[in-house]
Amino acid sequence: MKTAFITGITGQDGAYLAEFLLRKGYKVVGGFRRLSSPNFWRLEELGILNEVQLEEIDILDAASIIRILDKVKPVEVYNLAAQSFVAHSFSNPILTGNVTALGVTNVLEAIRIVNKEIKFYQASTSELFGRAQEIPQKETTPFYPRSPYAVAKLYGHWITINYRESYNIFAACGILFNHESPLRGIEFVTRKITDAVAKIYNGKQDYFEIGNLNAKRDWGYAKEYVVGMWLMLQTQKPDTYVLATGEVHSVREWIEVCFELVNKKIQWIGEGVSEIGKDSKTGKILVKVNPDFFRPAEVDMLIGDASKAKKELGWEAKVKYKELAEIMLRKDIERNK
Ligand code: NAP
Ligand code: F7E
Repeated sequence: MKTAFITGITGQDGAYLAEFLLRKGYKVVGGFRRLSSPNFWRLEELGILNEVQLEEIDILDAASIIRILDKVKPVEVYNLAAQSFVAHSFSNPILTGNVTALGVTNVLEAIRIVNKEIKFYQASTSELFGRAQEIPQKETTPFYPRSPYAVAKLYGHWITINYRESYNIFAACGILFNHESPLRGIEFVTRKITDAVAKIYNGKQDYFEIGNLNAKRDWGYAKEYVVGMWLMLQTQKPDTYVLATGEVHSVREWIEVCFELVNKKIQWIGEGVSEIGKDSKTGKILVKVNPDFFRPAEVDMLIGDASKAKKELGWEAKVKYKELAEIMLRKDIERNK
């Protein structure tokens, strides 16, 4: 039985990846950090909490990672741990740099010390493209990061390639565009909206506040993206791959589609910070813009070209944004009943 070690198993992708690898017959060991209250709700929702072996690590503590690799002897390590919320990276840039950038070196060093044959996956991101230099973005598109998070991920991306080239470690980078699910953290925009629309639908909330309505993203389904991570470690040679749907939609469209799913049509009134979204039938305010959610530097639009992953890995995004919104909204309506 092959063992895989996942850092960040308590996060969205960690939970889906653990589920996928268990079904593939792996023994799955997950690294989690001690918190004052345990954060295993995603593993519980997937019903796999008792199927994975959980080990306490902190990505900031290289010794904790060395000890676990030595103990569990994985053949594959998936480095998903990160301070992953872009907005938080502006208020906590140093923490973000330590965790999201240097944390990667801690894991790579642990591999170099314990066993250089371990295959390594690094969670790179479309945020590397930031102020996009080309449309759509692919593996060769120049990077232009726009947040402390993206800058930290840029370091993580290149240090991974550096360990690949310097020490011949099988180190792959997945440049993943936004991927969402019912397990998405509630502060990210898609889930923030499905949760709020579900609460409005269930009569528990009147309206919600939002930031930049015009930001555009390429949103896919996380459950499909973790398969791509695994495929990247099954190739002959380590490489870098973009995973994306190739479709782009705005935050405004995501709000509209979520309300449509509960038979409400939004009528937008006003502009900029004064813009509001009203229920076209009742005239009730459902959405208000709040500039507190604006970012000091914004990424206006990202859309990915995943043709390399399709050609070389046989990976393709099947679930597109309307179906994704429906999957997420249904779950939030059920949760918020
Ligand atoms: P997530 O839900 O925020 O999960 C992040 C994970 O990292 C959590 O398990 C978190 O643990 C853990 N973590 C944070 N700080 C840590 C530390 N110091 N030591 C150990 N673990 C720590 O993120 P996600 O959406 O699953 O994303 C997974 C990875 O892919 C991240 O690296 C993210 O930056 C990257 N990525 C995500 C997307 C996306 O659209 N989702 C796209 C591209 C790249 P706690 O549960 O204790 O907080
Ligand atoms: O924002 C805009 C916001 O926080 C998307 C992470 O997984 O994907 C994620 O990063 C857009 C931005 O995700 C609100 O300004 C408007 O333009 O959902 P988000 P993100 O920043 O794209 C990448 C690929 C990662 O790697 C990251 O780890 O939506 N937006 N109003 C808002 N965003 C939030 N969060 N909240 C709002 O109220």
